[in-house]
Amino acid sequence: MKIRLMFGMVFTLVLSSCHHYLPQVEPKPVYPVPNQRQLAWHDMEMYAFIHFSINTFTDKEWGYGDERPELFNPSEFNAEQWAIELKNAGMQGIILTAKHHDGFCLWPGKFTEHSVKNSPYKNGNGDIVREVVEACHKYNLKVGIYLSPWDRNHPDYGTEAYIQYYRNQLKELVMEYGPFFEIWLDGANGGDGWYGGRDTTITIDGRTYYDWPITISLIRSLMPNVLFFSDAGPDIRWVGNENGRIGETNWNFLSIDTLYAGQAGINELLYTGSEDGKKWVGAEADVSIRPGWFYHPGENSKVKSAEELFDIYLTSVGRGGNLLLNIPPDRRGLLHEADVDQLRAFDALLKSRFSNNLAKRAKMYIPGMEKGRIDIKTVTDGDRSTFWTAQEASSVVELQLNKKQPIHYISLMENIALGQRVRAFEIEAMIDGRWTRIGVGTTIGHKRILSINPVSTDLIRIHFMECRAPVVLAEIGVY
Ligand code: FUL
Repeated sequence: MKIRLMFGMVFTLVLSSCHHYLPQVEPKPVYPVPNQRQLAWHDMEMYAFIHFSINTFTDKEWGYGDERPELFNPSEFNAEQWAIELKNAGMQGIILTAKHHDGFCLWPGKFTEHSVKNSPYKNGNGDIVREVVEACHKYNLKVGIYLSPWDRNHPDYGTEAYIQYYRNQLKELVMEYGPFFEIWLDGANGGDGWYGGRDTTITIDGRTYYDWPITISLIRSLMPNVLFFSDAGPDIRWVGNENGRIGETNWNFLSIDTLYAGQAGINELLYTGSEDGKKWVGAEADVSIRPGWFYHPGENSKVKSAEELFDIYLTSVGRGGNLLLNIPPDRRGLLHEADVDQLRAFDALLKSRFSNNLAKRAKMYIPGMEKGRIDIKTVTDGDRSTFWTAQEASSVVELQLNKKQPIHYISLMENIALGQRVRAFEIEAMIDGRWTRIGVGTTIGHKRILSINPVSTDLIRIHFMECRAPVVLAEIGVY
């Protein structure tokens, strides 16, 4: 029996062992919890990274900063092609490299000449950022921006004047092209470069040089809903690698005031987060569909296959973080056929493997309780605000499926609005009259997907063995 109250909470009435109905009380949050912007971000799960710039035309990964803007000349640029393909592949947004380390800008801003305005593209009247933003709006994708802090073109890099320039650029982007859901602050900083002809090596102190708190509060005052990504957060963290893998144990917590982008020795911490961290900082796994971040004709045969992308999905979204998948457009300014083919196949794989949630037709109950006592809809309706919560820090639920059938994946979601709770869980299935362990996991968070060595069963038991507080289970998927 379920009572939906005016404010939308669901209280499931459960039968206690002594056969009385006990109202399940609304659990209290266990801190830290995500803010509303972070919650909306977790729900995105998957979005695209676009590395497109002067490097696309020079076949480089890191431009030195002395490239002539004349080199930037896409022949068939079409941001709508990007948006259509990415949307169809399930991407919820696009983060575009408005400026990479070489300093070339994809928008005709007023603070530099090193931009599309001095390129042959549309005779200097083009604006890639504008076209991408408009295509995103048209196809209902969120927009994010990458503005490289390291600038190998700018003569003032390394001085206070450059910080002013960087802030001006960010402000200009925000005012002219925002809102953005995310601003991506790259951790690669300082080194050799052209630097306006100085042709030298500049080292900066990553801890102090950019004075991020000032920049972040400046931008937030203009665009309150934006999330900042960096090694250090404050809103979203890097995962310490660029191959799409988040730790199997993934806490969404960090004590961020002790971190900064580029700090040595923090990759392991970023991989797992820390259970005793004081702030909510979700994990975002960035990875490219090709070996490089930018398009290189020589890599057309090295595009990751749909199966590889699916594995990456399992080690990123399937471990409670978000996947930022880079698909670099080619010299025409289009997503290349080789990438598009794999994107479409990846989408088809996701749909075929996760379309039929067997839990929807299952009966859920606590062992000893009448089968079907817990309303299965509360954990299969795709709505986080309806959930099942246990009474104790260790608890067990069972799912009686409507018939014996093969199982390949089990997906669990906590209602992270109330905090991340589960430390360890185990899944068993009844096989030939015996409970057999088919999966184990540590954290769950937004989502945890376990690949199961295929088994045939009609009865599944989930044991939440260790939790910071009783589990608040938002969704169960059995596929
Ligand atoms: C790195 C950069 O150096 C790469 O070129 C790329 O942009 C990647 C996403 O981040 O730090």
